Amino acid sequence: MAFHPRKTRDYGCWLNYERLPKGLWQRYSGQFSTVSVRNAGGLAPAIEEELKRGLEGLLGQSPRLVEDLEAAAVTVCAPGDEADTGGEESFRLRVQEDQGQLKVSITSAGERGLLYGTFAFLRALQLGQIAGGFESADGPRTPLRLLNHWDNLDGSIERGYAGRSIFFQDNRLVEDLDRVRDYARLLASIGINGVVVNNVNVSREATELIGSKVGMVKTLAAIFRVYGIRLFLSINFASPLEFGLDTADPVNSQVQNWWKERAAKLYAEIPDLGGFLVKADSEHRPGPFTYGRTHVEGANMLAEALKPFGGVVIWRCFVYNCQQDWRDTKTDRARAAYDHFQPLDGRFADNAVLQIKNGPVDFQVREPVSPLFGGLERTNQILELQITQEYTGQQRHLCYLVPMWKEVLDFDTYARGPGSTVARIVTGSVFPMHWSGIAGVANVGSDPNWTGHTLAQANLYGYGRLAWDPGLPTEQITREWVVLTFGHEPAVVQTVEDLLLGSWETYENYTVPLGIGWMCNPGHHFGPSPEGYEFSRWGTYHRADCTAIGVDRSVKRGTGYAGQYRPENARLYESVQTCPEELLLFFHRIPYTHVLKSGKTLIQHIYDTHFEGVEQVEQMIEKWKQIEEKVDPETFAHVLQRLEEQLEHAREWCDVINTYFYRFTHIPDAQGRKIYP
Ligand code: GCW
Repeated sequence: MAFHPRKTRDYGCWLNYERLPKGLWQRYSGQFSTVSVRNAGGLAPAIEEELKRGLEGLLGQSPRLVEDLEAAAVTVCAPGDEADTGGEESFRLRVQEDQGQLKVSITSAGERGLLYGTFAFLRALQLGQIAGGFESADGPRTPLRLLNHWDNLDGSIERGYAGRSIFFQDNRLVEDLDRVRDYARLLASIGINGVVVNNVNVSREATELIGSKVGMVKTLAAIFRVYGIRLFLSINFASPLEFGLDTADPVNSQVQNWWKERAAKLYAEIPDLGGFLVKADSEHRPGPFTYGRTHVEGANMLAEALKPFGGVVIWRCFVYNCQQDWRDTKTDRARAAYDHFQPLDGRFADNAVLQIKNGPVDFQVREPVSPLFGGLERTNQILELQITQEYTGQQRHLCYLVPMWKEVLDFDTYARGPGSTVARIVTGSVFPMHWSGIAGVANVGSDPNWTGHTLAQANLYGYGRLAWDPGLPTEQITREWVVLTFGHEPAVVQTVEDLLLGSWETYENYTVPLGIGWMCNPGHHFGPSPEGYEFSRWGTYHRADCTAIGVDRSVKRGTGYAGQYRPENARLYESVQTCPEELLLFFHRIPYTHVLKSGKTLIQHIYDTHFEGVEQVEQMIEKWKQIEEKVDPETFAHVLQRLEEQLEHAREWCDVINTYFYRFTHIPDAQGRKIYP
């Protein structure tokens, strides 16, 4: 398949390979003129093409492909030497200098390691790190580094904010499959090795992906395979019913056999299929509960069917009662995932994996970490993050999520004493696991810049880098993305970094305070609506009245949620005095006159942060305008337009939220700013 050149710069994301700035160009000019790739199997064309594109773009000189490893300036070769113990996805990148000539060697025990090493070389080159003596041995810390697409076969995307599906339209594949290849390349460059292509809410049509539409899966799998990425499918637990059986009961032998046969047929077509992702007994999706069975019985039945082929079943823990009565103050949705799954610890099959959302509720701008991390000791598990900005501004607002994800990953569960962080759990270093890793809900679509907001590309990049190595510092990831995307100009680097790094806090400031969540419009989840979910069935209540707000989740007086954590954290969250303030309203019911550590009352804190959030967006616009001359005009205009829209929305949030609380409390703003009566 020929590479499809695109018109806009933003389409290239962090792989534009624009000419290096003069200093670096001079340093590298004339180097890397010959390339030799050996034993890279099916990935050889991708590796060769990448080196050509990269070196041609960065240096203006296209390297020659040569046979002779000894003679080549850049060698990419498997297997490497004994030093390459890291496994087939790891690589070693070494640079030697001999009489002014740099010689680069990329080795790995496997083909994918060579591909990742190639991207790492081109990245290091752009960052100016390549020099004689440079050496890096790197590899992914996690075996599963996945993207979950919530794409429907009709081409719509559930919670998609960047256009239509890049895979499907009108129940067929899109015509422009070159774009899928471009996407696979982007993902491989950040180390993603698995992609679930369809929505976890599986429609009737999508159920056919394991039936009459398997050809579509086969085509997509072949494209991703070129970049070392395996395809996964979301499946409907009740599929057997759709295919003529009268039950989907997981202990029924007919059902079990049906799945085994189905798996065999799928693997005959797609031998490297990764496996299934399942949303069961969640938000009206069918599951084992329908038949009075457990999640263990459901997941293990599918695991058994996939086992002969090396496939895994990924089972989501997003299970809660979505028919709650708001009058019921005993049921606490936050408790649900732990209550359902913790008692099942140790009973899932070796090739079954639980996928756990980062927080106990649902991707709010601020949530505590799910207590299932640390609560499950003998279960394969992966963390689910949401790259698509459902509750965080829908890619119309800038909200860079890497700092949030880092907090999640750095959270200490104390499951095996201090240092038992989520990062160490999902890399399998706290509890032994057959499978571990991270899944992210994708933020891309058919928009020319992939992500709607060009700066939201940083979330995809950052996600991939963290899935590769959850220990990478935010600053490093951010710097990499900015330089690869915008180049080295110091003012641009500084400005874009500032914008990104402050944006999550800014978004939180003008939206929902101190972990309370959910003050958005029901359904589409955009814009403020303080009581949008207050009297609904979704179990997401803040219970504000004229004196206080929040849900008491303590063990002593509340729903007991705080007790789902290990003692160190349970104690911390239990008391108002020790609870981290950014989560205060998640764990406690607090009077508006309560004095926070800052010395401000809760109500004044709400007013202040909201006004401040708006001012911060004003400053973001000013900063962006200052680099107008230094960035591509199209990108400049696009980002400016998004920021201006963000400012308007931030004002709306600020005024609605402040007015809402003012009307309840009649407490005026200490600084006398305008709050609507
Ligand atoms: O965040 C919620 C979304 C739903 C989504 C669900 C889930 C795919 O609002 O659109 O459904 O979570 O994660 O299953």
